Amino acid sequence: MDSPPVNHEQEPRRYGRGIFLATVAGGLSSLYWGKAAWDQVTGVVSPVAGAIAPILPTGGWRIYTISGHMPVFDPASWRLGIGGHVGQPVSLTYDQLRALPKTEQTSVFHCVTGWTVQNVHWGGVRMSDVLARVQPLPEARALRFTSMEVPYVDYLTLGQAELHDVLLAYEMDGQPLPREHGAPVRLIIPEMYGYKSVKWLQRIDLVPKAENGYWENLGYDRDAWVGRSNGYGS
Ligand SMILES: Nc1nc2c(c(=O)[nH]1)N[C@H]1C(S)=C(S)[C@@H](COP(=O)(O)O)O[C@H]1N2
Ligand SMILES: [Mo]
Repeated sequence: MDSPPVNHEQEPRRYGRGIFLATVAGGLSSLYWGKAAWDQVTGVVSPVAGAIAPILPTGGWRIYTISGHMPVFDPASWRLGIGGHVGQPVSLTYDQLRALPKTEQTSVFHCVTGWTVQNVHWGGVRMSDVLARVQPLPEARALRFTSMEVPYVDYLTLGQAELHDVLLAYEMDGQPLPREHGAPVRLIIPEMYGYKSVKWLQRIDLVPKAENGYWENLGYDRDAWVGRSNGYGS
């Protein structure tokens, strides 16, 4: 079957080019400026960014939000709640998350709109390790991932979530996950298009069945396998 790709008028919203470049410049220059650089990301475009951005590599990333602003990670108040149909619900602080057995992997990241970033080095916790810890009840067949960016949610089936390279990633390329990429922690499922990889996670709930996530309500496939969903492949 040879169906065309989905209608990309419903394309994930990306940051305006100017703001995106400010983000990149902010990331690199935060070595020198500290937190002040980040404060510019959500607001105005730094004049400095405009001047130096053309010589900076972007690494191929596009920064997406559905709301136009990025949630703020406050280590004092942030928790990752994992509950729903489980025997052992938990509410993890950032330190507790990082104290779980850590794994690292290098994988490819694909957005359904056609861009790809090779060789992303992630550090985090295997979803399967977390599942073993919270003990899903028999009726739990899927996971709902909820972002701090309301109303972004998405789902995986239990089988999908147990794939060995599905991570809760809190490091990217050897650094704490940057704010624009979903700090403090995002989902990573390299086999699927990027809209499944919910940024700015705050909750994971075990539920009886997968439902539509944010982009799926707008026509994208629930099973977002790279190369064989959303009209790509057969
Ligand atoms: N909360 C939230 N998570 C999100 C998105 C978003 O807009 N908001 N966009 C998704 C899409 S479509 C993609 S391709 C990736 C992009 O990741 P990046 O913004 O780190 O490049 O994030 C995914 N996770
Ligand atoms: Mo995407």
